[in-house]
Amino acid sequence: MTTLQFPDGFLWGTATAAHQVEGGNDNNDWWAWEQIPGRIKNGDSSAVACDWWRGEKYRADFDLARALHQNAHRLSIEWSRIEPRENEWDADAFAFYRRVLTALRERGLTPLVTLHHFANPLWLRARGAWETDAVVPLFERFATRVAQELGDLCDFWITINEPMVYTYTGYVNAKWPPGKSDFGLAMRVLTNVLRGHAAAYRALHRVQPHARVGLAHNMLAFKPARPESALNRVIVRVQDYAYNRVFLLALQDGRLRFPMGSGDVREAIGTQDFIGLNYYFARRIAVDFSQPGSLFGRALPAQPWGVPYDDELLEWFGKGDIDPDAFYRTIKWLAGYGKDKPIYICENGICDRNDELRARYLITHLVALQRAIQEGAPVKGYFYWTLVDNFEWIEGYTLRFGLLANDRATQTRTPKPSAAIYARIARENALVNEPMSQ
Ligand code: IFM
Repeated sequence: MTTLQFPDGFLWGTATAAHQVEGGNDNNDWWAWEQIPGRIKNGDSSAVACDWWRGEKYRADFDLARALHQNAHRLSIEWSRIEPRENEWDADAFAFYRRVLTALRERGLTPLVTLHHFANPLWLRARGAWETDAVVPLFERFATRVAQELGDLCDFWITINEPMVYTYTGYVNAKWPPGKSDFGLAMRVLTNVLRGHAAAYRALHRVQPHARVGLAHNMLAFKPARPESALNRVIVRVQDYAYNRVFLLALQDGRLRFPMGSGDVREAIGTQDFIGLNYYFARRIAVDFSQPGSLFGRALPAQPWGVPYDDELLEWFGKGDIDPDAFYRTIKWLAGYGKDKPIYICENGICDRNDELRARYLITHLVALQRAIQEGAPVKGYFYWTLVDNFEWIEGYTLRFGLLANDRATQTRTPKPSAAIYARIARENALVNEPMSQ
């Protein structure tokens, strides 16, 4: 029997985001986007989602999380609920999040709270959202209010989820709101996101000096399709730099260096108490001179992982290889980048309708993670994406990442077989190499 042990006090959790689970979020730019015919697959809507808001179904979900031996949960606070109109603060919304955070703590689940997970209040959208630097003090004020109202229930924060995904999908490939495609604007947005993060970081620390504050960075592992080609390797390095490192490096030296321009954001220096990593897959890149927009690299179709991919897996992993070793290398790079800063895996997961691959995905990625920890990477927690099948943005309900299935007609949850595997790992705080049963 082999046991791969995780450090004492390791956090085992799952992650969710407000707009994906709450329902009733009709005052943000994602809701507006959903109203445009054809934007969301099957015309799906977040109106009910997993019914956390009206039905308070988070309680039952947290009961299950606890029963599955999780000891942490990452969720987000919906800005458009807390501040439905500019500088108007909603007491009922604060009361709701107090109930949610209290429910977590009562079940022994440490909350990790994200302040911005893709959605913006409509009033902010009308002011240009992250396109103008007016957003910086507005986000700072929001962070201050949240810490003042909820800081007795949480001291572990993520300011902004996946800055690169937010910027790329909204301002380069135009698939997400506001549906623009403009590199110059994308650079401005990313700059304001970094400024907003820095301002929120300081605001949280002003209210709560002991707060732990970070960002959730989405990282893709880029690999050359032809490793023997020097040109292919260079293009991969440039893509890797542009997607994975520009933002992270600016947090160290205060300079955003885009491949096509740069700018100073000195206030960002040193504004991470921990490093949050969202990792899903690797990407094989071929040289393609017809694609200047993606820096002359084209992602190749995925190499299926053991089984032929169904349409759900193809939709998500179509251009990404499931590659636990790349997860290991990404963590090792982050450990070097962050020196001794704690690392949290804030998201990692697979959409898998029939739950055929999820256990294998989990185990192989956790083996890779444990190896990195053994070699000194200071990883302190892992949040599987996601607790319950939920509203997956433009994919609607077609991609199912959850450990719990959700019958949306009755809002009944059913743990999938992989949930028991994850529960066993969390309970043992280890991967134990023997037939797994609960
Ligand atoms: O559902 C999303 C989440 O909101 C951000 N990271 C990736 C997940 C899966 O697509």
